Amino acid sequence: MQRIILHFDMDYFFAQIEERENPQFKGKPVVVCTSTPLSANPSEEITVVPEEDNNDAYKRSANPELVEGLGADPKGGKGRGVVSTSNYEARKYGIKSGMPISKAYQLCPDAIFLPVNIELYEKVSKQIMEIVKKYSPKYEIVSLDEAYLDLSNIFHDREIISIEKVWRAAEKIGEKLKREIFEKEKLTCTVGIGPNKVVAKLATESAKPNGLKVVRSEEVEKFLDPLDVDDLPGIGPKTAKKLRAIGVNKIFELKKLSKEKLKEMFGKIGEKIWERARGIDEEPVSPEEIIKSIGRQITFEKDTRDPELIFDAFEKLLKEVNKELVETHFSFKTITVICRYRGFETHTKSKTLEKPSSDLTTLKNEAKKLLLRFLIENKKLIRLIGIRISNLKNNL
Ligand code: DCP
Ligand code: CA
Ligand code: CA
Repeated sequence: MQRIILHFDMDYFFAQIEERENPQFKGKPVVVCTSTPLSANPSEEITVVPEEDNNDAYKRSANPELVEGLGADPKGGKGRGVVSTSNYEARKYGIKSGMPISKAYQLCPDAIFLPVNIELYEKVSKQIMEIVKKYSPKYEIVSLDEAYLDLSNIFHDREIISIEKVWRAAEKIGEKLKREIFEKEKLTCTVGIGPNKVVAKLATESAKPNGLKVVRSEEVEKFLDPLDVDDLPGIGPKTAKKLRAIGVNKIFELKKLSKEKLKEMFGKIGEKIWERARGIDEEPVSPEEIIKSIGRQITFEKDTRDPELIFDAFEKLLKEVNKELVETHFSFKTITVICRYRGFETHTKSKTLEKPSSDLTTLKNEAKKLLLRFLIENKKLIRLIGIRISNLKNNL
């Protein structure tokens, strides 16, 4: 069945809110940084910073003096935080999400460094989602600044008889949504529209910032072909590296590989990659999945291998995760433990249970086993540990 999916994503979200609140920042590079020891955002994805980011500049600036007085260090975290996001002026200097604050400081010492004010961003996010929800009863909030809307009901509008008019109507909805968010919140976003979620999201990416892009069904191939393989959801840095090693850089090159070959190289996800490269994606817009995971992480004040310290901190994280689990009435199937070593090298280990569980003892036992494996397998100092449960199911 043909569908029309709209995806929207707020532009440089945290930093744009800061600009709105402080008009004097407009036109200057603005960097929003996390430096609180505990992640403020429960379902925050862990950013895996590639090894090459662990350069000499970073090692030097692990020296706390360099980052003191930035104003982005509310709890005296001594510059151990990372860049949450930055505005487009700061991006011109090469500043990126996930980068250590100290590195961002070296790239652009004159930037305005601000701490994350998550309460404010969550409030703004809620207000935006209230606007968005009105555009379709079928919506899926992906994160604080991003959602999908299924607009397929346009097909049932009697006045819209040609497919051309359907796409035009969807585009008008996108324009209206952008206008309404801007009028009410004074913030810009980018909208992507396509026949499915994957294409809609890539359309958004291609039109950033403050853009709107419609990719009609018949344009999908032309749109996808020239993109880099790692633009495709499901292709992370590791997969992209393997593909590049065999001379596959762009999606049109990826399409030359058979489904069997991709399965052989990447397992189950290989099949999805084969489909997505052709713009095939049946994934529904599903409101049930608003909460996809529950997670907590902690950055140690000092890199450590002290088991007592590590397990104590871990116990606290587990308690918090469990508390949220109980409050939200979810059960989980997958437990993931995240470990970031000195130098930002980040690894995850997961365990998927046979059946969903909401039992604290199971969570504790399995999670501790995973953590222990990290401690045994790698002798490096640990900078951060985290726990995430996913594959959630509502028990209500
Ligand atoms: N975020 C974060 N840490 C990351 C990535 C993102 O804290 N590693 C936060 C800050 C962002 C917000 O999530 O403002 C949304 O993330 P996006 O990836 O959508 O990035 P931005 O909205 O900042 O920029 P863009 O204009 O590229 O969407
Ligand atoms: Ca965004
Ligand atoms: Ca986003």
